[in-house]
Amino acid sequence: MGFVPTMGNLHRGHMSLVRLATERADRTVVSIFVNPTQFGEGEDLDDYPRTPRKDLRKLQEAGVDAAFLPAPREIYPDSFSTWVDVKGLTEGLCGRYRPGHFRGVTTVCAVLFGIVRPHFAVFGRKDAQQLAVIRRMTTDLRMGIEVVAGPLVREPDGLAISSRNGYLSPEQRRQAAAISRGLRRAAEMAAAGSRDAAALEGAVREAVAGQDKLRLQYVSLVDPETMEPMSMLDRTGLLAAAVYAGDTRLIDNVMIEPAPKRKNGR
Ligand code: PAJ
Repeated sequence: MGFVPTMGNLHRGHMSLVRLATERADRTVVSIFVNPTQFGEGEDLDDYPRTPRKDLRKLQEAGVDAAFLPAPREIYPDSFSTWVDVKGLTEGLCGRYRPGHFRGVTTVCAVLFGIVRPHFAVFGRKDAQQLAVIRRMTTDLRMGIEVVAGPLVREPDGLAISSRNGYLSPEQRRQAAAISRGLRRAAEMAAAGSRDAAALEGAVREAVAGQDKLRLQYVSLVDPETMEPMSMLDRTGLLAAAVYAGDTRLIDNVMIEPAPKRKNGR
């Protein structure tokens, strides 16, 4: 049994994970639950797009066997008292700016895993820190659930697909493509031999700074498993960024490979 947890408003990114699951599993379950505990004070919980009818149609067309759309009280009854908190991994990147967010994510995933009891669960690389945190949780708590990673799906201009893209004005939407351009530029610099984290991060800073509707929250080169900052690209790194366009927070990332070492320093 394969499982794809989502918050709904299903787009091509979600559906690619669903496809991964249906290809691997005899039975696929998808959950749609806008999880209140992972939203902070002043975040978009109430505005988050909810499109259950459309979503169910897409899941049916994709050959999903069961969709699970619990009510908040079903997941969090009054007696609910257990929280799952992964330390370390959750402290940097998005964790630094969204306190309590990952505690909400791990807790709801632990509950959903307990209800669905899948053999594997699929998570997207769009949320690279979330993926690492969920892997840690399933390993540490010996949940016996394989975590399968799906590739990050992008719009034709490179923007990472997200339900939150719908909040963008046409001009913000146009400028938002600069985020992935900066990340791609950094990957090219690495391929050409650049190893300095500050220089790679600088490519994203520069790309975003050129757009008056965007404001960089963070860009950081980290180890893809531990999320620890890397000062040098001496192995595969994850370059991750969060950017505000107005009130809309967008995240994106790219895996970066160091250029192969050349002989004789040439
Ligand atoms: P949501 O944002 O709906 O995303 C559900 C899954 O889809 C996540 O694994 C996410 O990484 C993946 N996803 C979103 N956009 C993607 C894209 N452009 N390409 C590839 N995968 C993409 O992430 C959550 O919901 C919640 O935190 C959840 C795990 C459901 C817990 O509430």
